[in-house]
Amino acid sequence: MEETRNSITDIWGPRTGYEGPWPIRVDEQLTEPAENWVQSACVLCSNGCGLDIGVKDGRIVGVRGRAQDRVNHGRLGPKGLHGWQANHSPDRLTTPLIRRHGQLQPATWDEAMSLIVDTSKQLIREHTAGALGFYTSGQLFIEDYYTLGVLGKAGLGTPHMDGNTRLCTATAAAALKISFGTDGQPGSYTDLNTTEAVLLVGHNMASQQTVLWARILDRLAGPNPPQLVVIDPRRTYTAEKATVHLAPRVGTNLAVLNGLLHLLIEHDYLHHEFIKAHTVGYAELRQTVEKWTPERVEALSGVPAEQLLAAALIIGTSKTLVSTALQGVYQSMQATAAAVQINNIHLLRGLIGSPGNAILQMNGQPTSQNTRECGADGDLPGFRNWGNPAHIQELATLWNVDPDKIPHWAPPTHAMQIWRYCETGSIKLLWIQATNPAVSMPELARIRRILRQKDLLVVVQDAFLTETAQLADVVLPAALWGEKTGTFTNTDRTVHLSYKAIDPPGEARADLDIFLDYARRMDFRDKDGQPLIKWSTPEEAFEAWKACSKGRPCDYSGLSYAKLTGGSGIQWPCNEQYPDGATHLYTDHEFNTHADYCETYGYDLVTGTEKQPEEYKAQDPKGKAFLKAADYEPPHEEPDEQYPLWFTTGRVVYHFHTRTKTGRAKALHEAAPEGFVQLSAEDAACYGIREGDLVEVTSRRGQATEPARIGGIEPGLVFMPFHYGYWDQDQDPPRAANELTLTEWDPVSKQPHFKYAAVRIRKV
Ligand SMILES: Nc1nc2c(c(=O)[nH]1)N[C@H]1C(S)=C(S)[C@@H](COP(=O)(O)OP(=O)(O)OC[C@H]3O[C@@H](n4cnc5c(=O)[nH]c(N)nc54)[C@H](O)[C@@H]3O)O[C@H]1N2
Ligand SMILES: Nc1nc2c(c(=O)[nH]1)N[C@H]1C(S)=C(S)[C@@H](COP(=O)(O)OP(=O)(O)OC[C@H]3O[C@@H](n4cnc5c(=O)[nH]c(N)nc54)[C@H](O)[C@@H]3O)O[C@H]1N2
Ligand code: SF4
Ligand SMILES: [Mo]
Repeated sequence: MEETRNSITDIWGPRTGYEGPWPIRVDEQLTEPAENWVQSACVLCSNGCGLDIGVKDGRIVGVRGRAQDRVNHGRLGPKGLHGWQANHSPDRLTTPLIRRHGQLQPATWDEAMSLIVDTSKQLIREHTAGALGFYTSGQLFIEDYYTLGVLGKAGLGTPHMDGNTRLCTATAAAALKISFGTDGQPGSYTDLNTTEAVLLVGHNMASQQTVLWARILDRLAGPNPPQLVVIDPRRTYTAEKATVHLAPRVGTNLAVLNGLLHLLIEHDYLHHEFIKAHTVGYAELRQTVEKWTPERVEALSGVPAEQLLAAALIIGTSKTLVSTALQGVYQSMQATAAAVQINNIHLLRGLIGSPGNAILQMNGQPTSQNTRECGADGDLPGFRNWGNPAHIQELATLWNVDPDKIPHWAPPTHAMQIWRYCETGSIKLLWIQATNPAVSMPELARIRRILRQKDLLVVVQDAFLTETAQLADVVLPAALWGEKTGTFTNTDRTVHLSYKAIDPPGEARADLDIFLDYARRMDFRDKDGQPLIKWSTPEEAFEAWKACSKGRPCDYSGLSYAKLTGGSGIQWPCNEQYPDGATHLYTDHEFNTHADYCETYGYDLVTGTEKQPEEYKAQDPKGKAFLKAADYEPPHEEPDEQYPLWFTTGRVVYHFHTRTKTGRAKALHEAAPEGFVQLSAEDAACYGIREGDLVEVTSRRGQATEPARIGGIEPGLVFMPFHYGYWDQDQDPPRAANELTLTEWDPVSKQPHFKYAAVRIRKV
C-alpha cells in the first residue's frame, strides 16, 4: 500500500500557503504499484479533480492527482483517493435481471432489451410516447446524456425526461437563467486565488468539495488571507474557519439575504454606474429589501443584528468577492429566490466578469452540469429556450426531424411531476439510470409504493442491486467510471475526458451502448429515413454534441478528444474566439438576456408563474442583467405541539449519497459506518439523551432511528445525514433520513425541500 497521506484522518492534507498561483501537491493512493496510468477525473463530486487511474493486470490499483490540472493541481480528497474500490466490489451486477413470478432472475441482454422495446412500442401504440418517463442522473457522461436527450426528444417525443439533478442543481440553473439569461457559471475556481472575501451560503465546502476547500485553506495560510462569511445553521467544518458565521433558523435564507442587501444599500456599498448601465430592476429590489432591517432579520431568523452588520461590512467593502450557494439554499425554502439574491449582491457591487470575482451557484454531482447542457433534465440542449420557436427549429434542423416531433407545447415535465404521473398511472414505463431514488427522494414510503405499482414497468440501469433496483422489473448492469470513455464538466465549466482503463465485469455495458441499442431496436429515423442517431462511439457522440452546442453559451466546438488528452481540463466556452477556453463569462458586462438568445423568459420568484414571450420581448433587457426581488415567505411545515423540532438533512465528508460507491470502499465505510441524529446539548439534556443513545425521529410521513451525536447545531434543530438506506428492505428497521422529508418543492426550480420539516424525537 502506497499513500501520500492518510486522507481519512488528514482530510485536506498539509498546507501550501499562497496568494496568486496555487502550488502543486500530488496526492496518491495505491494498493500496489501501477503498470500503466490512464487519464481521467474524479466523479465523486462537482469539483472534478483531474486524476490518473493506476492499472495492473486489468484491474484498478489506485489513483494519482494530475499536477497539471487547473482544478486540483494534483490534490485529491478522501472520496477521490478511495472511491474507485467500488469498481471491484464482488457484488457488482454482471447480467441483466428480469422479474419473473415476483423474483428478479438473470436474463440475457436480448431478453431484457426486447422486453423494454416491446413494452415501449405497445405503450406508444396504445397511449402515445407520453406513457414513457425517464429519470436520469448527474453522474453519466456528456455522450450518454446527449444521446438520451436526442432519442427522448426527437425519437420518442416524450416530454417526461428529467434527472436527479432536479434534487441537486435545478436551482443553480434557475438562478443563473433568471439573473443572467442562461445557465453557466460567470467565474472560476481561480478567482479564489486572489479574492479578498468569500461568502458561503448553505454550503459546507470543507466537507463536500474538500479540494476546493484546500484552495481556500491554503489562502488562509498565506499572505493577505480572504475574509470568510459562512451562513449555515450548523457549526460545520466550513463554519469553524469563518470570520463571521451566521447561523439562521432553517428556511430563513431569504430574510437573511434581503437583510444583507438592505445593509449594502443603506451604507451605499454600491457601484452606481454598473447598476445603471448593466442591470434592470433596482428600484423594486430596493423597495423589497427596505423593511429587512437587522432587527427584523434577527427576530425572524435568530441571527444577531451585529453579526449581520459584520457580514455586510465584509461583503460590502471587499474589492473582490467569491460567493457560493449549495443545498442549504437550493433545498431550503424559497430556493431560487434566495439563490438569486446572491447574484444580486454581485450585481449591486459590480463584482462579476473579472479576476477575483465569482458567483459559484455550485453543482453537486460530478456531471450535473452536463445533464443541464445536453437537455436530459427538462431543458433543451445547448441552453435553448423551449418557448422560442427559433430554438426548436435549430434543433429540428440539426436532427433533421419535424419541429413538431420535439415536445415544446408545454414546459418539459420536472422530476417531481414525473413521479406524480407514475403514481396516478399516466406514465407506465419509468426508466431510471444512475440514481437511487428509493433512498434519495423525499418521503420514501411513497416512493416505494410507486415503484411497486403493478401497472408501472420499472427499469433500473445501475452497477449494483441498489434499494431501487431491488424494486425494479428489469435491471440493466452498467459499466462504471473507469470502465467506459466519456467527458464531463465540473462547476467552473472545466471539461475533462475520462478514458476507459479496464473492462467492466461480466456482461455489464456502458450506458452509451445501452442507449444506442435501444435507439437501434426502436428504429428511430430522421425525415429522410436515415437512422436518427448517427454515432456509435463516445468520440462520435462528442462530435455530435459539439455541433449542437456551437453558437450557444456552452460552446464546446473548439474542444476535441485530442485536445482534452495529455494536459489539463479545459473550460467552455471553447471556440474560435476562446481557443483555450474562458475563465470568465460576461467580461464586457453584456449578459445573455437578449430575447432571441435567452434560455427563459423569466418567472415570478414567489409564485413560479412563467412570463409570456410577448411580455419579455416588449421589455427586452438586451444584455442587461436582472436584479430580481422577492419577499420572505414562511416554510410549508413548521414545528408545532405534536412535532416540536426543526429537522434538516445533509452529508458527511466520507460518504457520497446513498453510499453505493463509498460504502464499498473499506476505509470510507469504516470511517463512517453508520448514520446519526445530531442535536444540541440543550435538547439532548431536555430529552435525557446521551451521546450514542438510539434516537427515534418521527415526522408526519415516517420514522427513522439512529444513534445520537451531540453538539455543533442550534437548539431546536435536528440533523441527519441522508446517506444511509436499507440493504434489505424487509429486514432492516427504517433509518433513512428521507423517511421523514416532505413532498414539496420550489415553485421556480421545482427542487424538493430536503432541508426543513417538523419532527419529534424519543430516546429508544
Ligand atoms: N462528502 C460528500 N461530498 C459531496 C456529496 C456527498 O454526498 N458527500 N455530494 C455532492 C453533491 S451531489 C452535492 S449536491 C453537494 C452538496 O453539498 P452541500 O450543500 O455542502 O451539502 P449538504 O450537507 O447537503 O448541505 C449544506 C449545508 O446546508 C445547511 N443547511 C440546512 N438548512 C439550511 C438553511 O435553511 N439555510 C442555510 N443557509 N443552510 C442550511 C446544512 O446544515 C448543511 O451543512 O456535495 C457534493 N459533494
Ligand atoms: N434528505 C436528503 N435527500 C437528498 C439530498 C439531501 O441533501 N438530503 N440531496 C439530494 C441530492 S443533491 C442528490 S445529488 C441526490 C443523490 O441521490 P442519488 O442519485 O440517488 O445518489 P447516488 O447514491 O449517487 O446514486 C447514483 C447511482 O448511480 C449508480 N451509478 C454510478 N455510476 C454509474 C454509471 O456510470 N452508470 C450507471 N448506470 N449507474 C451508475 C450508483 O451505483 C448509484 O446507485 O440525493 C438527493 N437527496
Ligand atoms: S473534491 Fe470531489 S472531485 Fe475532488 S477528489 Fe474529492 S470527491 Fe473527487
Ligand atoms: Mo447533489
